[in-house]
Amino acid sequence: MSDTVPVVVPDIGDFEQVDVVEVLVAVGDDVSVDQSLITLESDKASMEVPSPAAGRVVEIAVELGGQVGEGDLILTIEAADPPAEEPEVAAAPPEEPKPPHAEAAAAAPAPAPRPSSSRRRRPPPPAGSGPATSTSPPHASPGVRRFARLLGVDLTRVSGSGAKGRILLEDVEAFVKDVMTGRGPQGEGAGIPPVPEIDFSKFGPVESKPLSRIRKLSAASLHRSWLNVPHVTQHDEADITDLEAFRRAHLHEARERGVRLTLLAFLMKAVAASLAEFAEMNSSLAPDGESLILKRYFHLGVAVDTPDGLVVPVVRDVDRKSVYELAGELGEVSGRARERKLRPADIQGATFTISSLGGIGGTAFTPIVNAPEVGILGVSRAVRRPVYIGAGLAPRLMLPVSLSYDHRVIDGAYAARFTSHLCSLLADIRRVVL
Ligand code: CAO
Repeated sequence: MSDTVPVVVPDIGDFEQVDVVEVLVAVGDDVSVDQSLITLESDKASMEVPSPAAGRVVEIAVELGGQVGEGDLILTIEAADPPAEEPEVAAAPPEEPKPPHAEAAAAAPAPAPRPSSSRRRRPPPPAGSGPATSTSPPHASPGVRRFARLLGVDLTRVSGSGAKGRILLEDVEAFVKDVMTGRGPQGEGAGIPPVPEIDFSKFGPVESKPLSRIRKLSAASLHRSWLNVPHVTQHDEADITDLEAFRRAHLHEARERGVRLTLLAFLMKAVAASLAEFAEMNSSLAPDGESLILKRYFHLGVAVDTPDGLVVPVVRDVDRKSVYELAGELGEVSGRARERKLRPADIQGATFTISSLGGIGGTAFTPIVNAPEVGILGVSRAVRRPVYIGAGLAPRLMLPVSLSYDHRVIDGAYAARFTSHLCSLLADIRRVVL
């Protein structure tokens, strides 16, 4: 047979009355031993009153915002089992209330109130059950709320490791630490709701593959750019029929010079010439957002696909080098990238980036700007197709280009002019030398 267990306010130290600042259960709730029932707050400390028994709440005698004193009835539990004789009592720091009096026995006294910061840390709740993904307000004691307010932490972003996902002081501290060290998952701290963690093994077999160092580094920098830069992508296409004929005509000579003359070397040359015309595309926003830093040098980052992930070596002074020199340098640096032999200086100083997937395929894509650069050119696979020239159709080799840009710095019209200019240079590469 089940017993009815009245739970009363334990010894609250020197205080006659304290405020009820949280009521954490409702009539009909099943509670377990040690589960927090209410939070009391004095002007010195806040304390949670844990349940002395497992069972169902049948009556609540306190009100949120009301006041209670020692021995007052908090609520009544219909116990599933006899009440625990000696519930575990967490050690309280000196300034916190004393343990309950032994003689407070007419009704089952609640175990010692627990200062919210002195509890054992529990593992975080399963994904989806924590406050960050719940629609109900996060559970946290007033002290923790005050602490979070002081640091400007939005508690809905913090996963609680206490009972029933309750947020503890340590959770707020850990959250702040993660944000400060850039380890916050999924942009936490930037006001972005985290993606819920899912135990995929519930749905089928899985295996865990550690990320390479390169992938982790590029993930962090791509994520940073994605979050900081308002992106727009301008798509265009260039008629490279004549350029391709020119390239093919020089393949033999290039081979004799020991270089592989791909389209990319010409693209680099045309991009550098376009950047010289469109200086803002070769700039960075000053950190205070008050001015643009226009760069008078033309160093191009080139995205290279390696077995370990994406790396972006930099080819310097592209405007001053011949296409053969660029082709040679590109082959050398992308080879070293794939052999993991790049030095830190090889990946620094780019003013603009080219990401070419043309050797693989695709018709268009939206590359992510490599901030603090303000533009990146994506290149897809050139396709020969019929194009109207005047009144007649002619087979032309068309190269799709996709320029992503930082819309804080570059207007759409400027970007469209840039890609038009670039395409006109690619259509007649002789114009680069003009
Ligand atoms: N259209 C059609 N064919 C193209 C082409 C294009 N736009 N670009 C290259 N090709 C051809 C080349 O001419 C070459 O053909 P051949 O073997 O017949 O000579 C072939 O595709 C392979 O080229 P490549 O990719 O080896 O050489 P590349 O100079 O064009 O590119 C490099 C070098 C390092 C950029 C490239 O190998 C690479 O790694 N690309 C992937 C970059 C990447 O991952 N970007 C995505 C980043 S996420 O934003």
